[in-house]
Amino acid sequence: MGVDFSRHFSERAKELRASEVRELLKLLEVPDMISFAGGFPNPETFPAEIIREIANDVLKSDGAKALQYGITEGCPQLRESVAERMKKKGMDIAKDNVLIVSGSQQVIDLTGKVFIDPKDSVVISAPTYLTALTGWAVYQASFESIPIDQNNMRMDIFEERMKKLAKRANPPEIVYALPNFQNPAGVTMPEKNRRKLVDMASDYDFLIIEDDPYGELRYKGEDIAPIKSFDDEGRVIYMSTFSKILSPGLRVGWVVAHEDILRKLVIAKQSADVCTNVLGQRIAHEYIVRGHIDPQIEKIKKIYSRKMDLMLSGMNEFMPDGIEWTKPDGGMFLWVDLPDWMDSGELLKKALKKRVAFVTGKAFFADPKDGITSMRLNFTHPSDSMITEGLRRLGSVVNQEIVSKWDRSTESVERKIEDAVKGNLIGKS
Ligand code: PMP
Ligand code: G9A
Repeated sequence: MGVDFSRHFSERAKELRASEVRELLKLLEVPDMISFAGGFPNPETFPAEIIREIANDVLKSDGAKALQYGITEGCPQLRESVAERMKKKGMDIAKDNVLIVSGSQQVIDLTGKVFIDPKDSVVISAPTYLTALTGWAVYQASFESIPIDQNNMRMDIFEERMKKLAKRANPPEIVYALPNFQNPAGVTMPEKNRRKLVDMASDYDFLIIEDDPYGELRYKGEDIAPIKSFDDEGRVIYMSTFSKILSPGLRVGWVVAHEDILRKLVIAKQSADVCTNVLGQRIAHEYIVRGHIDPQIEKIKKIYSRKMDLMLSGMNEFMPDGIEWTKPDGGMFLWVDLPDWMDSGELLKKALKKRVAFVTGKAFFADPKDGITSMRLNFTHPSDSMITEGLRRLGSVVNQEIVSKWDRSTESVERKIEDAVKGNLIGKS
């Protein structure tokens, strides 16, 4: 007889919800599948040869340290080189404000441990990064969703909501912001809204978690300073990563925060993973100090900007009228709004049969009723020819949905006419 393990799981484990992106990842193995699903960098951008050279040098000159446990805060050299880069972005910080983490995803977990008690509310944009939702749900957070527009979080709605929530016994203490080319919608927060958020943090006594994995990937317009650069009180916890500008397989990211906050995060990290992969940190550090990182970012931007243009023109070519999508200035994603009767979950089933994948909009909302008629498309991972072919397939599935709906409604009109005619005839006889 099989063992029923459910009674052994914790209350917390009952809140675990799988990431749709992680689940769809398995589809990449299916032959001929074109995936617009995962937010994956294009492997064409990985500087494997330079990394091989650096790894060789590090192991030769300092193998004993590079292969040993490291300190939890991170390799001092990397903390320093990251601090230098962050200062150039306008942050008034030092090395001691930087904690190296095992991918910025770890910050979701560590901040959950450090800040979230069951039923605490976290303010999020709607839609938002899905693995922040699943990550904080583990800590039994509840979510206050603020809709977005082309300027990212709707600040007017946010302000209204905060006024109301401030009257509650347990007002939100954390606001999660994705200011640059937001995952999933690709939209960016203007500078004035960033400043406003910091001012409101002070007025309402909340902290801001600023998640910025895509800030370096701008293909159009001018850079906007991070929220953290406007922060005089240490209320902003900034996080970013080498995943999108070097390699996600290295699993190296960083946090910039006030020392008191950092200390708590470090203690939480001690029992999470002891320390981040030391060899990976040493590679990332050498990559910066040997001057490779900025040319690498330029190279990535050139490739992704071409892919984004290809994506936008493919959308124009293959999507029928009545479908809308965002026009990002950078990042990795487009957000698509389908007609209000079209369920993207049903669409995905049909799309997968045609060997094309995307992530359904629903995955990015805390409220399961939201996002049903939307989807997220990644444009960085597929090759150029796959982008065009994938959109041709997706466009035909969407068109087919519209035609079937039209057929169904025509059929029902015809049936009504038929019934009316029959009724008349019967009436006359
Ligand atoms: N935050 C956001 C918004 C992301 O999109 C991602 C990765 N897709 C992460 C955090 C985590 O990235 P990593 O752990 O690779 O640094
Ligand atoms: O594979 C992951 O979980 C990282 C990508 C995240 C995303 O697609 O949003």
